[in-house]
Amino acid sequence: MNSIRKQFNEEGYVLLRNFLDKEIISEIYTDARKIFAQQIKKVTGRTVDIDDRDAFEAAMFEFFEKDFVSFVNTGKTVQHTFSLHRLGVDPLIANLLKEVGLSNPIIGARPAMQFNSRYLSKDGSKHWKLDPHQDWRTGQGSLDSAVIWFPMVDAGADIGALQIIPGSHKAGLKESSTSGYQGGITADLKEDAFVQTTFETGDLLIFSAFLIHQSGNNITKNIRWSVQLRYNNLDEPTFIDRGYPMAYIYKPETELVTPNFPTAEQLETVFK
Ligand SMILES: O=C(O)CCC(=O)C(=O)O
Repeated sequence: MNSIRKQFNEEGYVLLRNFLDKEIISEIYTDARKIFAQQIKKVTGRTVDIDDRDAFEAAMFEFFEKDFVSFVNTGKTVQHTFSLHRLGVDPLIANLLKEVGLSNPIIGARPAMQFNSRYLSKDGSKHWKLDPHQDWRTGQGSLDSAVIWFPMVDAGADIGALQIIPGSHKAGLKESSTSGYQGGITADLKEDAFVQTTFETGDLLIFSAFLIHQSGNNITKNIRWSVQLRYNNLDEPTFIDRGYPMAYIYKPETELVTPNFPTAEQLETVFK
């Protein structure tokens, strides 16, 4: 057994240093900020330099305060970029999944991106960070289901990089207050069981979907930008037996998001 798989099986995770090409991360991060910048201009009237981190993130906070609905939708839109999805199916990732034991990997859920900051939460709510949980409860896929997590900025304890409990993937599925992402494991977990991970851009964490983890505490003024990729193994016997369950439900809005839109004239303009 290779050493990566051995550590994955024993500890439930492997942190790989300098694994991803920084250019690829930069493209995903840039695409996301450009999309936000477009809406920031619409909502605040200001053009922001996406590379001026503090100024750009201050504009993100202003956007959040001024138009929450557009902010949430833009936050969803940045998760649909070609660059992010391309990485999700990159042979580098497929090979890594095989190395940790997913002989026939398949995407478990759409690639996701998070931008964690206490300034992107309503009324001091804790929605910007996730309580202890196991991703398997949300995905319910193969037993060897794996999650990839990496930040797009250098991330240590101060900016709230992920915290994990090594070896917790073998202790079974814990009771939880929810199967979604708000809420978490109800059993008492010892705070000192958590290990704080730290990353430089390019480092990547791969972990079992049963590994207990939580968001770190971002005490900085900056946003912690990160990506999560989730996979199942089509060859895993219980996944086959259970008929390849798909617990993520994507569904359309039942009503028009913009009432009385579009007019026939607007369509004529598009297709003239
Ligand atoms: O990035 C975080 O803070 C939490 C991410 C996480 O736990 C998850 O996506 O399952």
